[in-house]
Amino acid sequence: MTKTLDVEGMTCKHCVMHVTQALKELAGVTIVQVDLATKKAVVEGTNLDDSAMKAAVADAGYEVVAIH
Ligand SMILES: [Cu+2]
Repeated sequence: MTKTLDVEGMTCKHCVMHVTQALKELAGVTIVQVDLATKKAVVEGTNLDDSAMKAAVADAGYEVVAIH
């Protein structure tokens, strides 16, 4: 499955790295593609948990405002 997260608070490549790393550490996640310009994180994997992804991004210092 693939989910797209709208992420607020990213301002540079380092933010992208932090968000990418936070999401990659979650169970079931296989691919994470974060785009700074569109503020979107595309996550591929199995059994992706919305609240776990939100929490991981929040722990990294950013905010998930929507999940599609
Ligand atoms: Cu940054």
